[in-house]
Amino acid sequence: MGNNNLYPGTSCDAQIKMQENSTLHWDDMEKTHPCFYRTAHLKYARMHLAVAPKCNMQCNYCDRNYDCPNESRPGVASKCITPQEALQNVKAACKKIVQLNVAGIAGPGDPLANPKKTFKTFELISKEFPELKLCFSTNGLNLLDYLDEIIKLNIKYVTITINAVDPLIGENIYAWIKYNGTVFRGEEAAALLWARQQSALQILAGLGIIVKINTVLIPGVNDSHIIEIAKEVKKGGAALFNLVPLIPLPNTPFANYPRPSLSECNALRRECESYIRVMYHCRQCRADAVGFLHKDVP
Ligand code: CLF
Ligand code: SF4
Repeated sequence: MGNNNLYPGTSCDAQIKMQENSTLHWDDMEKTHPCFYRTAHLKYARMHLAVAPKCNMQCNYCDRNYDCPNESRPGVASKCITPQEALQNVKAACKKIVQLNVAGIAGPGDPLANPKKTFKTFELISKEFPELKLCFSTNGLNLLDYLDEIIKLNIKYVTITINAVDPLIGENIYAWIKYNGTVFRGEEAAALLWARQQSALQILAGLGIIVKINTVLIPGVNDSHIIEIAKEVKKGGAALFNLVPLIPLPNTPFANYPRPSLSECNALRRECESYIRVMYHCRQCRADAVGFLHKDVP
């Protein structure tokens, strides 16, 4: 695309779409998404489809082997389902919950480490329920590889978890990442991850996709780095910043770290508000959660 190629490496489809969307107004779209707009979570429901078991990296706070049906946290699902089962579950949920307006994929692993299942699920749902908003949450490592699928399926909501924008901090959070068949560790892994997250964020925002950033607050590791993350992601085009407290899990390197209190989180959230719109109502939900954010629908 010669000099018009604003984002080298981006497909033609993506570039054309970015230009079309340059005048899109996010605020109007967000008001009915329960996570992206605070008052919407009392009126509208979301459904998570646990079709993505694998992950392409290892965060030091994550353990997906341990499941308890009473436990509500990311990475937990009673069982993983197929795209066809996901469609059946959406059909059943739509009958039960008239306020359901979002179908999301949030694990239990990473949706883009399971791209066939993720995009097949979205394809089946968008054919049968075109009115549902499609949404997914990813570590962002593989986002650049799936821009065309995201555009084709008209996915308008993406969450990227970004826990550090400085590789010297990130190296303490990620044990390893696997990209293109190669395993990276330490500072190199954290630098590669942030580089890919940053590019993906800029491109998605340019496409008119609403990007939320989730950041896990890890005391003593990234707590003094949160404002820098908020500033950087705002610069990249993020619409919303969601700071969530670490859930220290047994058998993880952060098992003995303290869980930040609500007041600690809120103090930092308020500081971040000087730079970016901040989410206060996240429930750190399960990968198979169904219903309102404040109330599951069994
Ligand atoms: Fe799910 Fe996430 Fe979409 Fe919401 S959750 S994929 S943006 S539909 Fe929402 Fe749950 Fe918090 Fe996530 S309350 S953990 S922010
Ligand atoms: Fe777990 Fe998500 Fe980290 Fe993967 S990216 S290790 S699923 S928290």
